[in-house]
Amino acid sequence: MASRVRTGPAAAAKTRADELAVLGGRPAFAEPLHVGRPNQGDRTRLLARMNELLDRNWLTNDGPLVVEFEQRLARHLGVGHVVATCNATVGLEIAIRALGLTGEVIVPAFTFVATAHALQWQEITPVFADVDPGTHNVDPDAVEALVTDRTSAILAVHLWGRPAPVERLAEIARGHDLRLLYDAAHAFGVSTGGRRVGGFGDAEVFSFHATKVLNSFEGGAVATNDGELAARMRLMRNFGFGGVDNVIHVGTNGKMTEVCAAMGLTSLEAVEHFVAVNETNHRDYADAFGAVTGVDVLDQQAGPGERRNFHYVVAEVDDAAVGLTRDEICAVLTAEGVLARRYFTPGVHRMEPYRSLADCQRSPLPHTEALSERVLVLPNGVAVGRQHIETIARIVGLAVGEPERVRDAVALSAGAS
Ligand code: T4K
Repeated sequence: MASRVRTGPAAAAKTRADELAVLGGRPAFAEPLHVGRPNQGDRTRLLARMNELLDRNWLTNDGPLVVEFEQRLARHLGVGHVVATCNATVGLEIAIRALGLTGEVIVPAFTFVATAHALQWQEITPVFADVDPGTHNVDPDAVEALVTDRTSAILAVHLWGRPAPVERLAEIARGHDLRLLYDAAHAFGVSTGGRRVGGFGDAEVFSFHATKVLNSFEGGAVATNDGELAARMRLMRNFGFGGVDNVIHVGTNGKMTEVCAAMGLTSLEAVEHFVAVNETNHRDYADAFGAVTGVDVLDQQAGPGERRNFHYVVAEVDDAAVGLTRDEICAVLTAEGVLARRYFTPGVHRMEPYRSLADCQRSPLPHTEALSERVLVLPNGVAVGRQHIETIARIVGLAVGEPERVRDAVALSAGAS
């Protein structure tokens, strides 16, 4: 059982704008509150597993904990095969190569850079499609408009753990004979249409990085119902070894270690608790920010047959309504010790090498551009509780009440640093 104790720092209540740190007051949080503070499961179970693996003296290379983790993940996800990897980026690279992708692959630009890098690393061109401004997921019409005779696949993302439009994307992939791969880095524990994410498309790739809802320190996994694909990925994950001294395929080193599997198994046992805490926090954020005009928390409430993991609390700042930009609000929070993150700013299409590659940018991306100016991700997870959330909303509310003073103070501190 995971600890139910909230481990985050205590917060100081603020009632007047003068008390804002950016205006000279003391920071609300003496110890910073992070986005992505790792959730930890039962430490006794973790340490017992670590002792066992050390006693066995089998530390990596398809050890028993990795095998158990893969089997338990496959059962949990309801898929035929799970191939655990050292992280999701290498998981994506292996899946892309094992699926034989070439030429161009259509991806959203509003994502973490690893989604595009996993393609570009293999000299496949990521072609950026715009997203739906309501869901932040890739817009299927934008995807379809970008298909050419060089397109080999769609690589969609279940951003913030909100399922991508899986039915429409499957139709487009079928209609144009494309492969369909999902970056499910954010989406462990998520369902749509009564089916768990993990079983859609040709394969789906999860991240178990320390900052994710389920973590294995570093780690990832590719889930698929295609047995041949899984077998190929297993070979590729281990240098292409088909047996001792017998290399039968090109490969890399994408193996998960036993210590990571120990953490992954321990997290898996606690993941329902993590999701429940996230959901409560999400509701508390929505309530607390209900009173702050112009700062909206992205709705993650799920309909019938849907499940969310509520891991990312995503606020959108309407600067015209608020009188402050997202970056100014981020600076106000940072001064208070609330290390909110501007995911994903800038959009991947504005990062190198993509911004210098005309082939990646075939169409304008107005929604991606707008979102990358508006979005602010707020701390969540077991380190965060109601009092933190109310303090965060109060800080933003106080700042929004004095936009001119706050803007000047932020500009002054930016100039000074
Ligand atoms: N696709 C998508 C859509 C992704 O979002 C990601 C990763 C990937 C693919 C690739 O997955 P992996 O190959 O990583 O498995 C973080 C994570 O490093 C990255 O995994 C994640 N997405 C991305 C959204 O966020 P940064 O550079 O923002 O991480 P960092 O180190 O600043 O950590 C965030 C905060 O978490 C820090 O303020 C401190 C806190 N933290 C972090 C770590 C590692 C802790 O308190 N303890 C820790 O151990 O990228």
